[in-house]
Amino acid sequence: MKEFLNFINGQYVKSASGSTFENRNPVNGSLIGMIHEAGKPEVDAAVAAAKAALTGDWGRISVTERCKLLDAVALEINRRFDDFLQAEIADTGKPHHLASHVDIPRGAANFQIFIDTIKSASTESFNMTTPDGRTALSYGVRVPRGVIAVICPWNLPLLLMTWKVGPALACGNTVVVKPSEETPATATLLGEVMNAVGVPKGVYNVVHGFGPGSAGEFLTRHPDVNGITFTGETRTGEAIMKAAAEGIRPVSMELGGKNAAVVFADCDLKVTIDTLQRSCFENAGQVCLGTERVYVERPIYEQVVAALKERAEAMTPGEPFDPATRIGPVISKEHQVKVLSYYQKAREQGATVVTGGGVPDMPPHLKDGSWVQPTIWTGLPETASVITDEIFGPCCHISPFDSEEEVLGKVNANRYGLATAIFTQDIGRANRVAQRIHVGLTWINCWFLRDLRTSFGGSKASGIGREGGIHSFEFYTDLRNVMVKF
Ligand code: NAD
Ligand code: 6OD
Repeated sequence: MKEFLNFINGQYVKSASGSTFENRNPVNGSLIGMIHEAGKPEVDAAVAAAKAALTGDWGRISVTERCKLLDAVALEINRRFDDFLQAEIADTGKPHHLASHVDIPRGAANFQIFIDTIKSASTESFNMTTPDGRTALSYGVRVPRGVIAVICPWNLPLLLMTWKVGPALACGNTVVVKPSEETPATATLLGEVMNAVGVPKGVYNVVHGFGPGSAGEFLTRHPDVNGITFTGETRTGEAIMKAAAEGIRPVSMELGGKNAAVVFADCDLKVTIDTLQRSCFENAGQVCLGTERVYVERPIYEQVVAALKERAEAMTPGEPFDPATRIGPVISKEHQVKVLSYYQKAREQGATVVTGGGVPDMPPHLKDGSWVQPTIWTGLPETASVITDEIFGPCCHISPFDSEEEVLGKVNANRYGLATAIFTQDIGRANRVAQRIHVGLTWINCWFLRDLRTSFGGSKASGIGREGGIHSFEFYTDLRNVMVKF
């Protein structure tokens, strides 16, 4: 039986209390192994190790040496590509083509991009003349914040974890990672990589468990944690912000979304449908940036509904390593129940179910997996819960619109503000509309195209702060000013 241990001060440790919980494969419900839950003693030990490491070798080495180590981490992830791939696929059930093209390569790239960024980062400096005619030179210095708690979701486990660990370590911090209870494997495996390349003990730590009353809460409430970076649900973000208030610890929050796509009649229809197929259904709709509301200009409304229906029906569910598979299961039975409850609500609220709406018919050996059908609805008012709430499943509602003002009103009338995708060949209109949508990220004629130097994050209930390139340094460093008079 496989065991997922905590990784503390460079060593794999069991739960002292003996508390373990199951890790199940969402493809067929089979048991992958047992996860050792970190209690307060393990969390205390992980934070103590991270704190001690700040003043050890890690705190003394130059930026160049630090970058060499992180470069070695990236190379070692790539050398062990298949181990990471197998681990991520077992935990999530996502198709091989997705994990091998997105999750694992980005896991390594997230170290490389922040090496490049830190090496070329500069700070401000100002010269001024003092009242007595001399000169005062001010300059900024960026220092690590200290021990960073990294709390992660399950949808892109390695990618989203290293998106935080990469910049945190590049800036000289140490980390204690709490992966999702659903996806413990790749964070655990990364401990082996850290040891193999010689990252000092205590710099990277992993504690397993749940949120309230478990590792997540113990970690975020720990007084020696100097900053908390979180990706997950908005509701959880609120709980973590309350924990962070004690001790006035800074937070970075990447939260939920209810993202819209706006399709104008002059769009390139092939590009639009290809992109919507991905943004609505890829990763079984479990992408925070994914589209769950599609607004289509009336002249091409029926055409888009028909074309997207065809694409939804082409999302063949199946096993991750079957080349015919286009969509995997959702992460767990619990999440399957949540997604299906929205499918039920849509029917109750009077939706036309264009396609899907239930569980696909799977062969006997996959029946116990957490499968849901890609689903499209039409005909609901903007107040319907499948249009207002984040579902985080492979589904969308499609509505027609007649004017820019109308669609802007609808897109912005939502508490979330993470991402939008706009499709039109009128570049003036695309930019005009993009600048009036209340979100952190807008794509025009594309989706999830990433340049890791750019800012990433959400507005309104979708988050606080920006990550990516130099923007990550706002959170992972403390900016100090030095003024010298001469
Ligand atoms: P979640 O909020 O349920 O859990 C995320 C993590 O928080 C898990 O590790 C969990 O154990 C931990 N946690 C839960 N309660 C806690 C508490 N009180 N204190 C400390 N830790 C706690 O989210 P999820 O279901 O894992 O992920 C899906 C959600 O994440 C969706 O809402 C999605 O939109 C969001 N998400 C956002 C982004 C983004 O960049 N904005 C990216 C990916 C996912
Ligand atoms: O690509 C990224 O850096 C990123 N943060 C993606 C988030 C996806 C959400 O599910």
